[in-house]
Amino acid sequence: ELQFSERMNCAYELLDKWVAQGHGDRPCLIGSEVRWTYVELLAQANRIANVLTQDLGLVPGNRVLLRGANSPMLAACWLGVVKAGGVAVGSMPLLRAKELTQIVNKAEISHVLCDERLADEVRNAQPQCPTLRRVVFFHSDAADGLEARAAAKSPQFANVDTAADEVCMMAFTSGTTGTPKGAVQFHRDVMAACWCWPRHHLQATRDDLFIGSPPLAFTFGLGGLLLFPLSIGASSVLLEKATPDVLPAAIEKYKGTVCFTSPTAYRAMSAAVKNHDISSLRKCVSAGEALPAATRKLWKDASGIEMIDGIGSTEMLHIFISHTDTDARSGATGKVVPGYTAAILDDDLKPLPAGKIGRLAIKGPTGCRYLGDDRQQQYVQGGWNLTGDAYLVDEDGWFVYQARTDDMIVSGGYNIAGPEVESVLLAHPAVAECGVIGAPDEERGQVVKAYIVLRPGFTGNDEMCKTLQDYVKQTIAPYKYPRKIEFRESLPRTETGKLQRFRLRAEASSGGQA
Ligand code: 3UK
Repeated sequence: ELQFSERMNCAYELLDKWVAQGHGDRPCLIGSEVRWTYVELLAQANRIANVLTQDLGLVPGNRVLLRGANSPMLAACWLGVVKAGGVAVGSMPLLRAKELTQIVNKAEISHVLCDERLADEVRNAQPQCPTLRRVVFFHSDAADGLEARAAAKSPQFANVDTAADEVCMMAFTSGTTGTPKGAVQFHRDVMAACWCWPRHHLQATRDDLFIGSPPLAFTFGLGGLLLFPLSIGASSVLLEKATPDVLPAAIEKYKGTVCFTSPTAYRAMSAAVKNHDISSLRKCVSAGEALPAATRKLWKDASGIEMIDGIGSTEMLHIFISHTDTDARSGATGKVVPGYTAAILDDDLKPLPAGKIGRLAIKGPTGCRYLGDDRQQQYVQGGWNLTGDAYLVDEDGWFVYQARTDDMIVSGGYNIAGPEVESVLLAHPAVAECGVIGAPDEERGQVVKAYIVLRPGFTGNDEMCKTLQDYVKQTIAPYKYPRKIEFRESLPRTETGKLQRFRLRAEASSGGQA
């Protein structure tokens, strides 16, 4: 049973508890330069909490912006802030001053803990950020840097006694359009996320070593590479760079057992893994985007591992529909995670029968709470969280992804889900990556257009175009075939690995690269 006492600080449950239970000498976080046991991470997080409260004037409820590529130090900062009763607000390393200013002002950030190498954009943002009081840099040799300050403090800290339903973190969505939305989470939400999906679907143990690419500023990464391993007393590798070209070597070097990354990264890695001994791997989690059946198969053939796909969102904190590695159905995202309820609703929020495509709706122990944002009314309606995804559920409870609701293509009166066409194209040996959108068309309203990156050795000419069109026509209903194909060197993606279909749509509308 998922139960919390009224007062609870999630940092205790994730960290102090293990040391109190005699588990302190176990490995905890591994970075390119350090290996910390639970006792060592606790000491560092406590020192940082002391710096925040004693030197920097932090009081409970203050919002602290965290900025850095994944590393044990960034994780220690997250825990230090939460121990001190503050609110940890992640930020994607690539954000520029303009976006940082929006986040700092929206969240009324008072303190920033930032990797020294990312200082410039913070300094550029600072004049436009009236709430910002203190900025301290880590991974720094400076006398007033975080390491020097922390070393001067006690490794003991009495955690602030927070209520289970006090805010402990905020994550800004990787939303593709509009200003960033801040999703707020309580201490109990963090523990609920650690309890529901990991226990039922991941089933890792304290001997597992987690590894992967998503940034801690993205809740997929925060959960997968920090919260979940700590919640079971396991260990995690936090790498600054974990792109598909270096991840297989890192898995071999550290002997990672549980991997978190995006479908595109698994696809990109599947050719390279034969040059590495990745036999330590037991579980591979894919999220952030739909996992095409062809990618599942490619990775299974390359690694022998049946992937665990799962859909989660920043608003819901983590995964709510997922496979297990022993119960997977290719082409589906999985079944609802115990603790959550899922339904497919029509536009009037009435449940649709099995097999009908509608809006995915979720209820459960976590849910969307935007920080002062009118868009709350779009995400939460009638007590349901509407993720913005079109799905169907079959008779056996398997949820099958169609598209983002606003990505559905309407062509000549047909509704076509771009990702379905993408998954067919991805099964063709010539295709490395692809994105399918609706391009404006006088006659049909929209036509299906595919942007394709070919594998090395294949040429994007008329013949290839015809081959791929015929391939789609032979595999799914012919009206879904891409009437237009454009060959590209690469596709536009977010820092979280999502294909930016809106950019492709903008290009298709303006007739050139946006
Ligand atoms: C899409 C998927 C199909 C879907 C996330 C796991 O991606 C995460 O959060 P975001 O807020 O985006 C949420 C949206 O991304 N999506 C994510 N996973 C899948 N679509 N299959 C999937 N497996 O449109 C969803 O609404 O960036 C994922 C854990 C934590 C997360 N924050």
